[in-house]
Amino acid sequence: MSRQQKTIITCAITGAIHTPTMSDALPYTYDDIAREAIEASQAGASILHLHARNPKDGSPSVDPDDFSPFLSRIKQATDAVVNISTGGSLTLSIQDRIKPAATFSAEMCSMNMGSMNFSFHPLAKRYADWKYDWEKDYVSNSDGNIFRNTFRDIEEAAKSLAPHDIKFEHECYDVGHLYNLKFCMDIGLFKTPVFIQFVMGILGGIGADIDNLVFMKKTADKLFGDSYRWSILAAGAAQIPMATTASQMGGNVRVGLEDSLFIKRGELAVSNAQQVGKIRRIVEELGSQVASPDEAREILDLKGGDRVAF
Ligand code: KMH
Ligand code: ZN
Repeated sequence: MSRQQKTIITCAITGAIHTPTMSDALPYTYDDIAREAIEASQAGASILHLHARNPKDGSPSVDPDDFSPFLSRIKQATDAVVNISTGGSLTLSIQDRIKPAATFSAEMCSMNMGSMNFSFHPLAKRYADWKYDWEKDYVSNSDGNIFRNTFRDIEEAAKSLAPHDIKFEHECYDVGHLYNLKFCMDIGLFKTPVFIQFVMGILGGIGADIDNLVFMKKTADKLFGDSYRWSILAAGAAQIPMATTASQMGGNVRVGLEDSLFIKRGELAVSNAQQVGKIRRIVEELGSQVASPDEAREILDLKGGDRVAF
């Protein structure tokens, strides 16, 4: 595959699946999510990956009413591509999880490409002072939860969202998920170029190291040839180092407090924009340029920010 000229930075602003409110920097009210997203866009993120939370206690929400207050403000203040999560929460059905993306007819949304025991239970031993009641049990029970994304779920989500002409961020947490995507493409579920997010370092999925990244990339080259674009998301302290490596391999990068609360090993980030600014400086220092939102739209063949419903 030819090397892409510009690097797309996605910023995942708040998450909810695996990030309780453990850092004061993590936004969960409407105002804070809007402000963090706008500042991340100003710092160089062309795509904003967004979850919503219950603004009272930060718990995961897929209620469209919890999205609209910040979506409209982000749209007024930026021309960033809005990418709405369909991951939602480990315990919700796919039908509930796709409601926000369908309601707002987003330009992009996530699509998780396989079922797995997406687990973060070791965190429960490391934290003592939880802010809200739901957090400790949600985290410690994640070792028994299956994040359900069956072939039937994926097909249902793809067919329900097809009329909205949404580009999917195919979240692939292991090599097998690339084969799942290939199967789904062969039965006509997704338009090319597909956009693959290599998700590394989640317990239950592939580890975040360079050998594994090369393996993911080689497998994707073999399966998809020129019909895919890719990005990396490495969880935790590997976030910036792995994004740096991926950017040198022609990949795009995702940062944000959803995936890592840190700016470097052992030091909490103060904002999403701080992580965006850091990876942007690295990418530019190493001789590449960062894509604007419109350049990201062109690279990924998106429908355009004027065709959303918010
Ligand atoms: N934070 C990622 C590891 C989704 O939103 O659909 C998982 C994620 C899933 O982004
Ligand atoms: Zn997400």
